[in-house]
Amino acid sequence: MHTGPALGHSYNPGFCHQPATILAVQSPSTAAALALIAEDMQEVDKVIATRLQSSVPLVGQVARYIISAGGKRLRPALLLLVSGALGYQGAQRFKLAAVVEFIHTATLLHDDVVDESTLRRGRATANENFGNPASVLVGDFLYSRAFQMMVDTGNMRVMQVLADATNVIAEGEVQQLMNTHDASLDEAGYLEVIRSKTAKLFEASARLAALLAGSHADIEQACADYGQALGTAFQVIDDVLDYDGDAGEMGKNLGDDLREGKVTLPLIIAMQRGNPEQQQLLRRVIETGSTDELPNVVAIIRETGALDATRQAAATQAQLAIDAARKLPANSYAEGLLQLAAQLLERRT
Ligand code: GRG
Repeated sequence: MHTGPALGHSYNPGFCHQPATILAVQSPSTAAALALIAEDMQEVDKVIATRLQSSVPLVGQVARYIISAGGKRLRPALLLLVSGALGYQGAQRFKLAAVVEFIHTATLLHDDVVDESTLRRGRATANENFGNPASVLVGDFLYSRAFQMMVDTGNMRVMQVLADATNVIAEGEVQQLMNTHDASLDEAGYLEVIRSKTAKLFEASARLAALLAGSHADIEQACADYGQALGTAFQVIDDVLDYDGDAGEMGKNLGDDLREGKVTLPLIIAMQRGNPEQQQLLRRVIETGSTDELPNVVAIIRETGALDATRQAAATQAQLAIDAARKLPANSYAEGLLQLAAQLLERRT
């Protein structure tokens, strides 16, 4: 039985960027958990480097540009921690951890093109640097390389989970596109999108580890639940940071969501709680995507308590993740999963 964290404890601030390596956190407890998988992460980096090879130089150039740019490697870390918690030591975990990082990177390449983003992880996006065609096509390369690697495992369930996850991710993005500039979007519609576009890959990462470990169905489900709740909390905090973060620390522009017409939870809650005048302003900026009034929007979001309420929604998801992780065998890896869920709420990047 775990006695690990429940929310409300104080943890040090969140992830910081490290070049091409494991996510690093400042909380001693989380750092200790991540130290458990530090060597595994080096193996994953080796697989990534090997499987990025292509006879077409531009593929390696663009792929390395984004993959080595200091991402947190959160999805591989999740897969490795769950593998550890379930006692799976086989080499397939390195391959699948690389697969989920490749899929994640492919989605980032495509997403930055769709969103016309210019800044990610503190530097020019690949589309800004190499152009849209190179970004889309190298995204396709990474995505299809991931599928070659997963077929190598010869495990039909693994293939099913990844095929389903990538399909749901793409569907979530299309749904998000349909929801843009829609001032009537509610929390349920928002949650549906983020479960698909972000949480699904976290869910798949955790579930894959359970499959590799040959876990019983209820443990596999607990892992999937953990991944889904963790991924949902992660995206909700991401959406808070778009209004409340430090652009320098985050390495991307604030107010991007508003500019792109993305209606996220802080805006949804502010719309619900605002007075008629505030509602009218918010409706106008959502429908036009104008950021001229960003300071007023941020002021309304703060005044209505929407940021706190959004953080509370993330905390609810993090607690669900903790509840799910407590169903796993109690060991240092499972403890790491508990710490990760609690720590996530403090992330600044
Ligand atoms: C290629 C399968 C496929 C689908 C294309 C564009 C698209 C469909 C999906 C995009 C989904 C997406 C980008 C969701 C956002 C997820 C998110 C919050 C990413 C940021 O993750 P971090 O912070 O990134 O882990 P780092 O920089 O740490 O790697």
